[in-house]
Amino acid sequence: MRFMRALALLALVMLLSGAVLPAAARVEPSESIWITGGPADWQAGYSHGLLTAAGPLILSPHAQAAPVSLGKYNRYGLFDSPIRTLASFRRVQVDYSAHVPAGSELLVMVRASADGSRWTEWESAQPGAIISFDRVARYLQYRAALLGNDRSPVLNSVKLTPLPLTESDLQRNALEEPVAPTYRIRATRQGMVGSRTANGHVVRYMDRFVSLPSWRSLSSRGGGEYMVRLTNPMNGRSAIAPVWDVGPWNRHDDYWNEDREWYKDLPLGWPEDHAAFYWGYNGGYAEVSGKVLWAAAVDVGDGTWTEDLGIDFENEQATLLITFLWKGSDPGPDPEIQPGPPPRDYGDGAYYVDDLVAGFTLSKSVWFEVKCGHDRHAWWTYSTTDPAQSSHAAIWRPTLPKDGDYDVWVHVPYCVNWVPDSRDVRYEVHHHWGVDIVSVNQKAEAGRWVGLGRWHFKAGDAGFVRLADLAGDHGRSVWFDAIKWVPVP
Ligand SMILES: [Ca+2]
Repeated sequence: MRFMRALALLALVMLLSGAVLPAAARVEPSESIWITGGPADWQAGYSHGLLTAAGPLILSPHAQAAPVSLGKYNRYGLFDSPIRTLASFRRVQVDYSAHVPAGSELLVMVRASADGSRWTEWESAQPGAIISFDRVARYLQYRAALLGNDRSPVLNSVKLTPLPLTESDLQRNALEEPVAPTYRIRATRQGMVGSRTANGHVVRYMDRFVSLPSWRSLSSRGGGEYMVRLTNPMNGRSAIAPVWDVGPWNRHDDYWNEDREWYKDLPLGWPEDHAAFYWGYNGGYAEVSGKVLWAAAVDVGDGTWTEDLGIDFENEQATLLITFLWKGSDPGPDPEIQPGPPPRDYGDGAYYVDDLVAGFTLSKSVWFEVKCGHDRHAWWTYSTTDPAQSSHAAIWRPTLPKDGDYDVWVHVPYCVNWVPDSRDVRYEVHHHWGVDIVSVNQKAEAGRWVGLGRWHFKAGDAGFVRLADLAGDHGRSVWFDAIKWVPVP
């Protein structure tokens, strides 16, 4: 069974990568320095929206407008160079000669590979920059993205100089491959049939690909160098899809990287648009598309969304698990989920655990969620009076700095879901001296913080609050939102 699954996966990967790397498949001979530019070099690579015979690389007058997520530009062009083999390297100095008129934009990026199939992410470089890759590599490729309106950026030439290897480069190479990380995030359906993605792909009916909000993980046209596994926690269905576009809200938000390009103050795995939407980060705005109207850190092709993940076409948003497959080995369709961001500090001395952050865990069941409540998010499910039917529970587990007495407050959200709220939910408070159960009328308390009581907790994360769907009434809403521990002086 396992073997068959591995075989099926291998076949899929081969299928996706076989169709691929049209330009990139051309590998040039080994050299110690790579100087490139001019029509012969431009035409040896892949491009769209560019003039490659003009001498320098410039936007074609017939170039299509940039995808919305890349900014408001009338013209967009992309160039992927052929792949070059070089003497082994881990660092490369990037130089290029270019002219970028006001109102236009030029991005030059490089990436490296040890074997020509698994690649690092793309790293943007200013002229003279030295780019360090994770591993020792032999293959090098560069990419240029040109964005403009009436005036075009002009790229004359590119010079790539690998730097000699050091002892620490070789030591770093001996590190073992980790399991690719998985996060729980909000996703949207892409749509946009007929339009061109950032890597030049023309979106088809029921297409299978995703957009991520960073230039760093954009595959070549038709390529499978950057793939994600998406798993739908509502039904357990899982699918693999290549990254062929940039967006939806950002283009420098590689939230899966520890050495994140922008937004370095945000925790690993917590996308900028999520922080903007739920926490008001950056005034609630994203880089490109203005005010964040809904959280979405991956845009999913219609075929992947409906046929593979089993989400209704009409349903344009969902919570998914996303695994970044180029970051390590594939954990399969039942991955371990990385904890959410650490709890926020609200500046009032209390210890909060809200329902999207580390310290909050949900049982594996089908949950409903709403964009309201504390920090604009809460979960709910139906209550039951029958212990045999109880299948949902959540735990709020704070990390407390010192032993002491704490007042525990729960937030009951005021949200509309057309199902009456339970009048008798039972919070279990697990404190130092035992467990107490406190009943709350969520219907009466909607929109309020409710004090459960005062208990002694030890420093650390031994104490917690648990709430299940087992209640005093049946078929009503049970709400799961923020809880705070207020130290008693
Ligand atoms: Ca909340």
